[in-house]
Amino acid sequence: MNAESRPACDRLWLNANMATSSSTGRVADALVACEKGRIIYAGPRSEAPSFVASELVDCEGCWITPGLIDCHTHLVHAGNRASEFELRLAGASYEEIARAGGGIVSTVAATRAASEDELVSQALIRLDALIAEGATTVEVKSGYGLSLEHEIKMLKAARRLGEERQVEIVTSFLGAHAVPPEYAGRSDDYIDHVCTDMIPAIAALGLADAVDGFCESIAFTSAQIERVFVAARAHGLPLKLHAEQLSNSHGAALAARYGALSADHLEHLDAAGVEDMKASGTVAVLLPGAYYFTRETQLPPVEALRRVGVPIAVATDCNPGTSPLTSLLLAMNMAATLFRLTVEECLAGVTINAAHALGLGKQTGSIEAGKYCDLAIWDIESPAELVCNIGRNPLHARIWRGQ
Ligand code: DI6
Ligand code: FE
Repeated sequence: MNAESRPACDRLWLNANMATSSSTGRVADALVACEKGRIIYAGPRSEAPSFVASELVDCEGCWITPGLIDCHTHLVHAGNRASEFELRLAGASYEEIARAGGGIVSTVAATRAASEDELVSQALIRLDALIAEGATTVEVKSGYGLSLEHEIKMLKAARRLGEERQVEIVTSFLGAHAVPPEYAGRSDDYIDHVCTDMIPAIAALGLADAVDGFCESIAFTSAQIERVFVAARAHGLPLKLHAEQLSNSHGAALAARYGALSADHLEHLDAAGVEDMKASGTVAVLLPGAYYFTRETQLPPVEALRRVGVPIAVATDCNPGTSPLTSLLLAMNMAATLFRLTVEECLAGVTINAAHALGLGKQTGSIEAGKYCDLAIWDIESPAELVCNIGRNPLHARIWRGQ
């Protein structure tokens, strides 16, 4: 082939092994070519066109995976709850602390008191920890403001994270996270406020990519969450839900009925809920950090999800109260050790299935031609090392949009 007929690319990675999170699975002696931020070829070097590359990267036998995706975080918040952790060590339960005015509400007070700049700088510390382990897409929820002013402040802070760092930030409006103190005993009135004032204003500002809620005995009933879903849908916003974390409130069934992208936590999910999720294509987002940190003993129904074929994602749930975790590698290790996910399931959980949980399955989450060139390159001998090791970060390079 002469040079004119050879395809051009900005960058080319070769001499790598690849775990694609797509139907091609694992590829030895792989080559990835990127043009204008997108993958134009990913596969065996032997089958690749002979590219004219502006830059060539020798991976020296490293493994390439898709850039990691944390599809459930509460990264933006102020303060910390280490004192509550000590109370729990002395025997108090998460629910007792929440009912006594601690828990989410204490982070609400700290978050309301913080400026947008302070929220950004505190969240960047957590975001940088995720990025250092190869994260290229991170979801960030609001839900510690619980008033229009402070929810907007949180979502603006979240959007700014994506300007401060080379990472895709996806936001979820979580106004229905807890009843704020000024609405104590009036949760229906607060839900009215969420539906009639907050969702329309936040949708108009374009600050939320999805709407989330907390369907739980200590938060909102499924009837209240349904009203939030109706309002979100009226504004064209995709849905997510914290469901079945502490009890079976049938939130997953509701999420499925409304075609939600994901239902998250799911320790108390029943067989009917699994079937409903399968039918609607709702992703099951497992959060082993919260399971671990709260010393939950009810395991999510992994075998049933697997048997029926519900896609499973894994995320950190990074939050100050129940999962102060900023490591997707550790989340994968916990998903394997505590929930018995396989290595392949863990990897799919923080790549392609996490992308689906955010509605981004066509753009990112796997190494395939046409998708964004979001990659993590690891100095490992096999992908199992990413899941097996605790506390060691083998990231060699992280590529976001080809850079
Ligand atoms: N479920 C959780 O695990 C977090 N939020 C939620 O809906 C806990 C949030 C907190 O305790 O601050
Ligand atoms: Fe959460």
